[in-house]
This record gives sequence, C-alpha cells and structure tokens, in this order.
Amino acid sequence: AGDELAAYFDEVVGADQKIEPRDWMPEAYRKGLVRQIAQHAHSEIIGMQPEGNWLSRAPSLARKAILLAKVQDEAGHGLYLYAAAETLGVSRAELFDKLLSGRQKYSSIFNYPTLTWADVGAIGWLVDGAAIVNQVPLCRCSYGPYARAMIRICKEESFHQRQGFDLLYTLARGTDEQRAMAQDAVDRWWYPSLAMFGPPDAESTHSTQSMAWKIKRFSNDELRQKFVDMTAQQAEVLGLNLPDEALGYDQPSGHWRYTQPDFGELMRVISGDGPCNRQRIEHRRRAHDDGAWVRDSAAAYAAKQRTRKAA
Ligand code: FAQ
Repeated sequence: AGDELAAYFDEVVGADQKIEPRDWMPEAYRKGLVRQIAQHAHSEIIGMQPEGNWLSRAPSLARKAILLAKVQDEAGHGLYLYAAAETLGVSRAELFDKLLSGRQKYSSIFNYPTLTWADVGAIGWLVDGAAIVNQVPLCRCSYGPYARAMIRICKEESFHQRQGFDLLYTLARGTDEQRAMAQDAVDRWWYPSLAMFGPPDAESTHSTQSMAWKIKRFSNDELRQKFVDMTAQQAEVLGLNLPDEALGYDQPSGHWRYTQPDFGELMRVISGDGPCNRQRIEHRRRAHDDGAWVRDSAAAYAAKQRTRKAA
C-alpha cells in the first residue's frame, strides 16, 4: 500500500493538482514545507517591526491610516501562514518557540533599520515588490493550504507595493531634502532586497528538491532577475536611481544587467549578525511574554465552555 500512496502523490504533483492535509506525503516534503511556511510566517510577524517603528511619526493622518492598515495586514498574513503550517501537524506554540530560540529563520531583510520616513516607502516599493515576485508563483505551489493562503496575501501585497511607490513618488517630487531622503532610502534598501531571493542557484540547498515537488516554481536567480526587470522600469517613472552603475537594458536577452548583492553579507545576516537581529527577537519575545495573559485567559475560557457543555 505504501508504493500506491507514493505513486498517487507523484501523480497529483505531476498533474499540477494539489496535495491536501489528508493525503499521504513524503516526510521530507512535509518537513520542507513546515520549514518554508514557518519561515514565511515568522517573516510577516517580525516584518511588522521596521514599519511599526514609524506609525507614531507618520507625517499625516492619511499616511498613518494607510501604514496602520498595511502593518495589520502583515499580522493577518502571519496568521494565515501559521494556520497553513498547522495543517502539517505542528502547533503554533512550537513554531513560536523555534523562532525565539533561533531554530527557525525569518527573512534577512527585516534585520535592517528604518532610519527615516522614506524607508517606509522603500520597504513598500522594494521589499513588497520582491515579496510579490516571489509569492505569485507560490499561489500555484503543490500544497493546497499554502497555495490558497498565498492568493489573498498577494492581493494585499499589491496594495502594499503601490503605497510604497506612491509615498516615494510624492517625496521624489517634494523639496530637495525630501528627494534626497527618498534616494538615500532606495540606496540602502536595494541590495538587501535583491538578497531576499536567497543564495545563487548553485548554492541553494533546497531548490532542486523544492522545484521537483513544485513547491518552488522558479529558481532564486530567475526570480531575482524578474524583480530587477520590473523594478528598473519603475525607478525611471519614479525618477530615482537604483544604486548600480552596471544597471542597463540588454537588448538581445530582453533583461536588465545588474550587480549581484553581497551574498557573504546575506549569510552573516541570516546567521544572526545583521544590524538589528538581536533587537527584532528581543522585541518579539517581549510581545509574546506580554501576551501570555491573553493566551491563558482564552484557554481558561475555552476549558470552561467545554465543561459547561459536558454538564
Ligand atoms: N532570509 O536553499 P535556499 C514578506 C536560507 S516577504 C533568510 O535557497 P529556499 C512580506 C534558507 O531558508 C519575506 N534566510 O532556500 C513582507 C535556507 O536555510 P535553511 C518572506 C534565507 O527555501 C513585506 C538557506 O538560506 N517570504 O515577509 C534567505 O529554497 C514587508 C539556503 O537557501 C518568504 O519566506 C533570506 N532572504 O529558498 C512582510 C517566501 N534566503 O532553511 C512585512 C517563501 C535563503 O535550510 C513587510 N520562501 N535563506 O536553514 C521562499 O520562497 C524560499 O524559502 C526562499 C529561500 C526563496 C526565501
């Protein structure tokens, strides 16, 4: 019967259909998905911090309302993703514990500081832009709950990207100081955004297996190139420069040439040595501890309801 189950799994993946929680799956498929989905969920939640830093200092009521909505969306994305991970037999408490003890990762990008208001624009334009390029193909990933969570997330990410573009567009047409602030933010966020796509294909440990199982649909380098192609054109509309002397359109290939990010820096940031790693985890731990009474009360209430029903 084991062979039959494995053959069914291969057939479903081969036919571009969805594996669901009730289906048999190879243990490495389940583990790989938990790794990626948990990392993705943690990124959404930790990712609330850099922009959250500017909520109380937004320059107008409208900008504040927009940013508040965006940061709340990120909390929602984290929740859909934790729920998707739970369908694979792990608990949310276990995943939180692994994040806080450094046994699971979150995206490198959220270890960089937000120094000025323009950074909110650069995150929306570049970081959410990169997130969309990476996540749209995940809507077709072979695991049903992950693919379905991605559909709504991508719609919301599009709004996030647009708000970042709009913010930078406004600054780029403001005073000289505002324009300089926008350019400085783009200068600082460009290479970390390129690094979000992960190591080059030759050094990517999971790509081959993830592509074979149709979890990933494109390689790290393919997605990075797609992002550069999209962003280089938008930079022209914005009137801001991407900080890469080598950037230029290559007629024969139809792609933009660009300089690779410093992958040594990516590895240092991933391994805990980025500008804000410690601060991000400490903040998350404090928020988790501060919320303990809410979890305890909810659990006590649920237990009381159960005994009432039983009585
Ligand atoms: N950061 O073998 P690969 C967002 C690790 S968007 C940290 O190539 P894979 C929206 C990788 O885990 C950000 N670690 O790995 C938002 C592996 O280590 P491991 C979240 C990285 O999985 C915007 C090792 O390096 N998006 O949050 C990074 O095939 C604004 C070898 O790498 C997702 O998570 C990195 N950048 O490809 C929120 C998307 N790159 O696990 C708030 C889903 C690589 O063996 C504000 N994830 N590593 O210990 C993916 O698509 C993939 O997991 C990749 C990496 C592409 C990130």
